[in-house]
Amino acid sequence: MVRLLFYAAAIVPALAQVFAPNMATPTARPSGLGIVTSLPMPELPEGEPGTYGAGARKPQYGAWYHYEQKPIPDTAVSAPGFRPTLDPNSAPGERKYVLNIEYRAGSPDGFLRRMTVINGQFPGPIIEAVMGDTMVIEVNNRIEEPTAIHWHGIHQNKTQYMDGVPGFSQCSIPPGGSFTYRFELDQEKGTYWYHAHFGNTMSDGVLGALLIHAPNDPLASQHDDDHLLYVADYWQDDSETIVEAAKSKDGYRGCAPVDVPDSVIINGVGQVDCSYVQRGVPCNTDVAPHEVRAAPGKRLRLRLVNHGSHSLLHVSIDEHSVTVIEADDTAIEPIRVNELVIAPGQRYSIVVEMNQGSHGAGYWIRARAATGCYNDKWRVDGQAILRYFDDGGSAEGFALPQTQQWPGLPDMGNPDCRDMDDLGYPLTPLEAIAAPAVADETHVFTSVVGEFVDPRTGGKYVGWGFNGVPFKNLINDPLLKVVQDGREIDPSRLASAMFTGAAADIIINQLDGAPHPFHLHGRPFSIVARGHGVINSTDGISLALDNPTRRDTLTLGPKSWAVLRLPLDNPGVWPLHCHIGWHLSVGKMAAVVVRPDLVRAIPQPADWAALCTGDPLEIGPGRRSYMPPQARRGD
Ligand SMILES: *[C@@H]1O[C@H](CO)[C@@H](O)[C@H](O)[C@H]1NC(C)=O
Ligand SMILES: *[C@@H]1O[C@H](CO)[C@@H](O)[C@H](O)[C@H]1NC(C)=O
Ligand SMILES: [Cu+2]
Repeated sequence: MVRLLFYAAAIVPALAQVFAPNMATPTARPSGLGIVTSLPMPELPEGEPGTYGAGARKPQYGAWYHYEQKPIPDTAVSAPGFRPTLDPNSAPGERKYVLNIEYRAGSPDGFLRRMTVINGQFPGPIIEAVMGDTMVIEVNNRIEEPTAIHWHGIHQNKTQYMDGVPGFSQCSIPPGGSFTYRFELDQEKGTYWYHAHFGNTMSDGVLGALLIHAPNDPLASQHDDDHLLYVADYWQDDSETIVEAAKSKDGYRGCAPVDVPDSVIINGVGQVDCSYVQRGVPCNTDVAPHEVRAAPGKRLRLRLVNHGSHSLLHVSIDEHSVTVIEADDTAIEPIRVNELVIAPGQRYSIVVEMNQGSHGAGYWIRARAATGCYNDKWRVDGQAILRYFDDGGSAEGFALPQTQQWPGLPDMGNPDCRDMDDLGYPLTPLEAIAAPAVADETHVFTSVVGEFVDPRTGGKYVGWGFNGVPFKNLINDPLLKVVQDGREIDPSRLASAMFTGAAADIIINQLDGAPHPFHLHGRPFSIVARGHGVINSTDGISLALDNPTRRDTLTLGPKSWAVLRLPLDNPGVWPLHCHIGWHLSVGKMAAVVVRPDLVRAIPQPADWAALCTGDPLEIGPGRRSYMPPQARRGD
């Protein structure tokens, strides 16, 4: 019932948008996209009663829904290091990494499954560099599906070919194949990450942090110790299984948006109630929480990376206020909070003062999924331990923390569903940069959830897209090649903006009743305005141009909009997409084309072009398809 209400709320404005003439994109609604008015979602089976706040955990849907498991490999996944090791004052040069993508057996939350990981590790290895480095990263595909790796937040200035998005900026690396990503770091510094951008395979484990150190980093003096804290909601089924189910009439576990995770993991570890997971699969109830150790009296920097596929996460440390010093890759004026909200794709650095305990003291680190944003009241959270640890002290006999969550934190059954800046915390960049004073062009993207009809099969599916068009991923004919070849982008393939001036405004209207994190590739944008409702232009809107928040991923809360001002100093065909992996992988992706004339002037690397040997009409797996399945290659 709850789920039906969410859709009812979500679909009405979406329908209004699709049927209204769209002034910002004056193309006709592409033929073949139909929309119907009702959503026949199945009722969920009765579960155990429980509400958030009563301490009830969500019954695992695996107790009701069974999906076939992938064969479990013999070799087990291992944990990576979580501390950066590169000297920030290293001389810039060529920095080489080799990433082998392989299947491994893993049980991050206790449930044993096949994972897809990098160099045998989950999360993947930390890639580190210094400003000015040339990255040379060889990716070897040792799995049975195509792949590609995206470097989230890296500008790829004049190397758009290395952005790693199949169907957008490259043809996939085939099973058994290799590709070497080569790009220069110019202005980038701070906390980034990398992940597979093929379907939603990042949720199987293909991800890691990417840290770029800078000499004279203003943040370096604010901490004594530096540690990664990966947080994510987590699903036990393979992403291909989930995406295929999400595209089916009934959705995954009866839910098209796949919104309820099995668990929340911190640094790759979480806990699940094994009595609810799918029967017949090994499950271990005693997965030890990840432990972050730092010495009393020190200032610990935790670099948060949300690599999840759906949930906003609320992160806090019992009895410790924290200072937020970085939002995505932007160093900011410090703000003090008891809890931080982080969306999939986003990063934050926080500093924890180790001034509450002595050697051996432990405090819970909590990551709570804002399930109420999706009208689901079950509690899904993850815990790690902050341990006071003197170098040389005894490591024996530590107990689990007995600490309590900060009082007064929002109830996850009824949270705000907004970004930090939208909640009133200023994310003011330390390095002040004014947004361009004038935007030469404006493009409106309206984010739509709706039920679409596949014209060839008549099949219906819940889809996501922009301006009424879900992304149709022609996997062997990347959009960058389309623009390079001087061809037009077919408006039924995806919504796109074409910018030719010096600066532009992107308006995003987010019409449904849930929050979505939007990520733009290519460079950070400035958030110059936000509001509730819908806008078609910036006329009459007051814009904050003096050093506004700059970042690469922002959450738009329910029924709200934002104006992103973008200097057009990076030619390319850049994806703009929802970073909810389950929405992205069914089509919530648009293109922002910057200076097509200059894109055409950049030569295609030969090894890049050599990847494009497949049928240019083939539609990538893991995307909503217009073709009946039997017509797809390889089926
Ligand atoms: C947006 O444009 C549509 C179509 O022209 C118009 O009906 C609507 O009133 C506009 N909305 C706003 C808030 O300007
Ligand atoms: C790209 O490089 C040009 C110089 O060639 C520079 O002016 C511009 O700011 C760079 N853009 C980004 C986003 O790094
Ligand atoms: Cu979304």
